[in-house]
Amino acid sequence: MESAATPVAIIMGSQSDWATMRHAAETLEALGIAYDARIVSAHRTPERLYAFARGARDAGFKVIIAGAGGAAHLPGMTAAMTPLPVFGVPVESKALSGQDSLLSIVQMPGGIPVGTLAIGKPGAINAALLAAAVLALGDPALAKRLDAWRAAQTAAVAERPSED
Ligand code: RP5
Repeated sequence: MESAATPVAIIMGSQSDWATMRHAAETLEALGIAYDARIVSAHRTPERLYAFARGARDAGFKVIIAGAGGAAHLPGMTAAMTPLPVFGVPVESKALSGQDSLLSIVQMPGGIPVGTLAIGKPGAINAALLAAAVLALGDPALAKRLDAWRAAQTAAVAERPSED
């Protein structure tokens, strides 16, 4: 989903990250938030990363969600080149189950923040919800949709477990 005023960029280091990052996209869609999903690799396409990150604010984005796995430098390098809020999603790697991704993203030096989420699908969903919360600060209609989303989530939790 993309429109003229697209507030959220979802970037990821590889096509293989989409299986995780699509959960961020689906959550944004459920909240009626437009996004632009792109493959931007810090290692394989560094010039693309530079162009994207340096131009992100002027392009109209408000929040960036960046997912990467392994030596996951994408969120941090993006944050180094844009003042926009960057939420990092550690993708679960095959070799180290995402521990490498998490540690690569989370321990940023003071001065260049990345809001680091959980490994994998929960992190992708929560990155989208944090992006929504940021955007909702200046968008009362979105704030209502986010409230409704959270209320629906609460209502969907049964009081007792079923046999199914
Ligand atoms: C990282 O390397 C990507 O973010 C991905 O999680 C990981 C593996 O990439 P592929 O080899 O599957 O393209 O840069």
